[in-house]
Amino acid sequence: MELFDYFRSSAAYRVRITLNLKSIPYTKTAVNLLTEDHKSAEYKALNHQGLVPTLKLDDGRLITQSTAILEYLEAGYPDVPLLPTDPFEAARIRSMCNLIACDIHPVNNLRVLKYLTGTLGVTEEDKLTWYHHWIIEGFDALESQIGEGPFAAGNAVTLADVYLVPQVFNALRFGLDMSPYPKIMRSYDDCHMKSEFIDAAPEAS
Ligand SMILES: N[C@@H](CCC(=O)N[C@@H](CS)C(=O)NCC(=O)O)C(=O)O
Repeated sequence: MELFDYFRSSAAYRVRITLNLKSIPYTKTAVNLLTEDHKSAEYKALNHQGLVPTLKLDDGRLITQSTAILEYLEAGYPDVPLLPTDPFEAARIRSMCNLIACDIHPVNNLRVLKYLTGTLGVTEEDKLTWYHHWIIEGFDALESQIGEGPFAAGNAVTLADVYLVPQVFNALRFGLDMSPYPKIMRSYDDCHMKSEFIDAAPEAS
């Protein structure tokens, strides 16, 4: 498989973690968001939205949208499951994933921040306030959904951790005070003891 990837993209980071957890071999092709490689006609032929990640399967078929990619990997590579079989438990984990993927990430990604500072003329300081606001709103709710651990949904690594770790990485990168979130940080730190997470991290990419 070939992952079209940007090291700091949290959506691509989710896919790197999952490929590692499921021991699926893959190569990475860098799509540099800072030099706007993702807006090139060549890349948009692969991903019509011009976003990372895109996963190219060994037979050449393409999957876009990280959640669709993760669902494909979960269904196709079930030996290392990232969702439990119990429907309620699976829904509980998906709630945490969606809190991040649907309610935090979309309002804080690069093109939204660029629209704020570029088109709308928002200051860098107000951009940071915006960024922190949406993470705080999401993390306040997420913190109360996490139990005693060690991982976000209990004893095993699940998709909740796959979504949580990149979002915490972003929060730290943008200087958010994480002291109100001891359970989120505990899950993040426990995941970072595992090689699959260490190898997927932006600093290793
Ligand atoms: N919902 C999409 C979001 C993808 C997305 O927003 N990717 C970001 C990087 S994390 C991106 O390509 N941003 C480019 C831009 O905003 O211009 C997914 O989960 O794959």
